[in-house]
Amino acid sequence: MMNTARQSPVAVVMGSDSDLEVMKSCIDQFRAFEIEPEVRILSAHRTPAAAGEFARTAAERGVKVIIAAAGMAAHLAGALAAQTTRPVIGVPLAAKEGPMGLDALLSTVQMPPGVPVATMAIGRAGAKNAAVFALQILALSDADLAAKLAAFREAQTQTALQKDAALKR
Ligand code: RP5
Repeated sequence: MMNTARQSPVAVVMGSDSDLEVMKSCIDQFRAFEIEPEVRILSAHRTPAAAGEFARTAAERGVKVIIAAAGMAAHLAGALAAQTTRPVIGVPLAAKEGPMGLDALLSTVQMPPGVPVATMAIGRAGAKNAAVFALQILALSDADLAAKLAAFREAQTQTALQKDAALKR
């Protein structure tokens, strides 16, 4: 069946619907900046042809940054990066069983020279940071977004300072 995703500057791809719960923090972070990402479930192993087609056509759809999340032998980010020159941000995920995401971390980060994947932390923190990092890339050519990111950082700083002040009371 054709996926009729709306055009978006960012795509969030994950290897399985079981990854969606963790990747929701990535999608929500984009929504907080009023960006609706193209979201797909594609697998380097289960749907390699569709994954390749997605990556090869991403630029012509207007996608500027791709986020790819997977667990276990997490080849998705690398497989997409091999088919596009758009920056690919990888999010390694912990599977229900196994070495707590270290398998996916190494699979995602250990790309051969010339085909990089910007690899984030394992799990929810990495999922959120993938969105923030993508927003930072988009902000290089979007002054409004750059201002929103500056405000986001300032709010984060104030929250941390308030926690420090609360401890002193
Ligand atoms: C990976 O295998 C997926 O990204 C997921 O993290 C893991 C398990 O997939 P399911 O068996 O839950 O579909 O390819």
